Amino acid sequence: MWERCIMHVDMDAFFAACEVLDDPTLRGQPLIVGGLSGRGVVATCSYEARRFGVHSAMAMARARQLCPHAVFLPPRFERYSEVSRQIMDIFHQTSPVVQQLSIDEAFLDLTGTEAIYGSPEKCGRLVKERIKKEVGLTASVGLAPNKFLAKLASDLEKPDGFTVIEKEKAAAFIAPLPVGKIFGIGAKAAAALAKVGIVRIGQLAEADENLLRPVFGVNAARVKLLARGIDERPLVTEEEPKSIGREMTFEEDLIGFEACRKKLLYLSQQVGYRLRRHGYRGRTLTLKVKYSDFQIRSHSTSREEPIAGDEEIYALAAELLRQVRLAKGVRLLGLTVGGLTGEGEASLFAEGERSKKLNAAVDLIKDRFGKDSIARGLLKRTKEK
Ligand code: TTP
Ligand code: MG
Repeated sequence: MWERCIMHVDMDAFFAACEVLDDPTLRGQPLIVGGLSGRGVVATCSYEARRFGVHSAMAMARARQLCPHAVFLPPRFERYSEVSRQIMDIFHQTSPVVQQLSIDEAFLDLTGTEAIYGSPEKCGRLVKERIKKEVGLTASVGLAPNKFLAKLASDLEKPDGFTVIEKEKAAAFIAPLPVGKIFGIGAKAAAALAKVGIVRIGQLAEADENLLRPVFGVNAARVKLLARGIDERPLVTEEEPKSIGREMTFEEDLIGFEACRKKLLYLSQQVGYRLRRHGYRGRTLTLKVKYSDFQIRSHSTSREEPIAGDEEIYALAAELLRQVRLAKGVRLLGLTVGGLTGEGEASLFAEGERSKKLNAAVDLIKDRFGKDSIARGLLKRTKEK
């Protein structure tokens, strides 16, 4: 009997798996999805390609060296969002408490659902089967008493994994794992911990908090609790976007007002489309400029009347551009509409009620994985049209 049970589901090699779904001749081949241009990066790759050392966020040029015979494809975000919605629908039909974390993963609170499913294990199996049968893809499932352990569990036996971590066994189970398995402990923190002799989660659980404070600051106590398998965070179910934006990194730096203005026209249309599709309007427009020397400047302007039209957005964007110094080359431009209102209008659009909950899956990837790679992928795709 579970006092509290959280399930984490994460799709296997998601973008690559969607491509195989639509073209079964790709099955079993090394497949790399990402920006194919000069500055492109790998979004993801099939497990066949991972054997050659290819992984997400790697420079595409490097991936080509490691696995030259792979199939290389540009991302098709609209399609992945569509598949994502099908999967999220299954989650929402399974539990009333779902926290979507990104385009291909979510937490489901299964506490107290035994009466419906018999046990969380049965429920987990059922969700995997439904995704396989109804969507045609494999997912990895983690079941545990909290979010931290559930996410860790789903990752342990990928692909097509199913891992249960019981509360009583949790601390012993995670003790031998490297500290990097704790979400938020990156290479830098791991290196700092290694310096004081802490390499495994078990050592972290036992460590003197004073030793951890230089690395984690005020979070030291919380990290220690995580290392003991304790995490009380509730699921966060309502994720309203605070802003909707889009940015593009250019293969060649833009020189001068006119070149930038043209790109802003395109960005205005992209942002406007997304605002309208999700039933939002916004009062603030922010223009972000990254120069060739990687310096970043942002300029904002606000209107009393919220806007969502391409032309309105573009007019404000051009106004902001005039305030920008363009002596240096421009590497990236971004437009973001904030101060959003008008969720009620969502029902006017095809996605209806759901759009509020699901948001744009693409927004979620951008939020989580950095905007550059996705902007690049889209830029590439737009060019190929
Ligand atoms: P992940 O779930 O991290 O990766 P994955 O589903 O491809 O593979 P795994 O089996 O290990 O879960 O991310 C989901 C999707 O998000 C991924 O298919 C592509 C995209 N993504 C990026 O675009 N850039 C990134 O750096 C990462 C990590 C993911
Ligand atoms: Mg995944």
